[in-house]
Amino acid sequence: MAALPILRYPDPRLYKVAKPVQAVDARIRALIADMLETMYEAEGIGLAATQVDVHERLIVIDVSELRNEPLVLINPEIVWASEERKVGDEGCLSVPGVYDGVERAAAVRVRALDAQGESRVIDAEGLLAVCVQHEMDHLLGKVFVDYLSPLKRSRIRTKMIKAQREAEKA
Ligand code: QAP
Ligand code: CO
Repeated sequence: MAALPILRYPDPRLYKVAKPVQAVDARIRALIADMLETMYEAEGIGLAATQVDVHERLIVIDVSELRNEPLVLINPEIVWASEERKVGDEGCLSVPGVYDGVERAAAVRVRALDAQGESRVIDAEGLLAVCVQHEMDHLLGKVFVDYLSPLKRSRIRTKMIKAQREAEKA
């Protein structure tokens, strides 16, 4: 297993649309292991394949307190979303240091394949519901800052480019 480099906003590769996983084979299982390692090492609660420059419909999530309940969603589809919507603060491993409110469905039902390639249905509410929607957005080439005002987005873009330049100098 190996932690993978995470693309940083505004990297244009974050805007690519992911294709369905064709088969849950050894290559995908190795990618899952690497993505889980990447997420845990970065202390994140969710990571989409897009963020590690793999443009296939695969996400990993762990919103548990003890960080020992990995959830793997392959080819996820939202089959139901509550009419009720909630605004919650979000962050993103691709936009470190930035947190802001985003409105999303309060609860969702998702159908996906698990790491064994079995079809599963997951009912999510609270933080898990937010995280699933956030990560599924990545697969569509959408980053949470795209929901913010153009002014906020422009400030974030400038901040990220500056941080990137500082990191390259170091
Ligand atoms: C998406 O985000 C999410 O800025 C997952 O310095 C976030 O794991 C869904 C992270 C919040 C719902 C609510 C962010 C780590 C992790 C940072 C993450 C940072 C270090 C973000
Ligand atoms: Co994210």
